[in-house]
Amino acid sequence: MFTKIKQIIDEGNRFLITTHIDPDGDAIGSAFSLYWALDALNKRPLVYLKDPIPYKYEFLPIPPNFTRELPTDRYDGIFVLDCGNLFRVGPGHEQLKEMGPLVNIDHHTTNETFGLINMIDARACSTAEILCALYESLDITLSLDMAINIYTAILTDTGSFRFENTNSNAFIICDKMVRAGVKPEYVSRMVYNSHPKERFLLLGMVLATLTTYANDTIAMVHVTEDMFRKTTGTREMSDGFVELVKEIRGTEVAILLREIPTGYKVSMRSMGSIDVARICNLFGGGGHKNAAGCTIPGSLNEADKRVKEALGIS
Ligand SMILES: [Mn+2]
Repeated sequence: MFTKIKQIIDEGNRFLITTHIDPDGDAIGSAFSLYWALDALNKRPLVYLKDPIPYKYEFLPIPPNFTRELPTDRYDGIFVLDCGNLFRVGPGHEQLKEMGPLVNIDHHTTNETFGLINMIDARACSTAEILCALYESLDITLSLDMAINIYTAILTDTGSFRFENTNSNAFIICDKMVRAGVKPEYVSRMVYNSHPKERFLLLGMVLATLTTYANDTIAMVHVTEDMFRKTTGTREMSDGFVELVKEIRGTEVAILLREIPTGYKVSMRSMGSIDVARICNLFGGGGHKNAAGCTIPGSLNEADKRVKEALGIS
């Protein structure tokens, strides 16, 4: 199953590992675990990430060979992980093809098979699951550095074993990782319950904007550039705010408007049969029935007005 990938690893020495912009736990955990796996084989891997590591993944063992500058060297293999298309790697992605054979490892159904070698398994819960099978076929001894990255990747990509992609392998692999020394309490605390103070200062300002409509079934908040400045909070610190607003009792649709240079980015979450992707589609956005997003150009007032019109409230 991994014959070609094994050959590239066996015959090569210098490898580049990369993943998508705005990296999630699977992207980072997969990339870092592959680093430690290749390191265990006495190879010379380098991890390239366009974006900074989100604060909630800073506890993961960061490989000593890590860069945020797009490399320009030649490599014996370039691993592109968890990316449905090469564009997801970010600016400069077209250069990667010139730098060595591309190995595309992913679990998205929509994968565009852009690699020289494509290892796509849409039944896998995460990219980390596919990598685990690769490590086994390469007979790599599992280290704690590998295990904590793999565990984090699967925990986050399955939404803590709640999403539909949660399969039996998710549990089998995580069981192995716990046996290898991973502490589930520690990982979940670091990922979900340990935030910088600035996040809470920002949350205070955002919750002060809460407005509800339609008998308190629609809840809307917004966050502006000015709030980020005042609290010195970063964009990622507003992640999860819309889910929090959805927890207000009686809420069926939760909306967060976040200021961006050209206007407002809208995140919507809904309960049950309410389709917010349909509403976001009206503004050229999309997503899933219960979680969708779009961008509305212009001022806060305009964004607010147009969202309310689309939802039939005023
Ligand atoms: Mn993934």
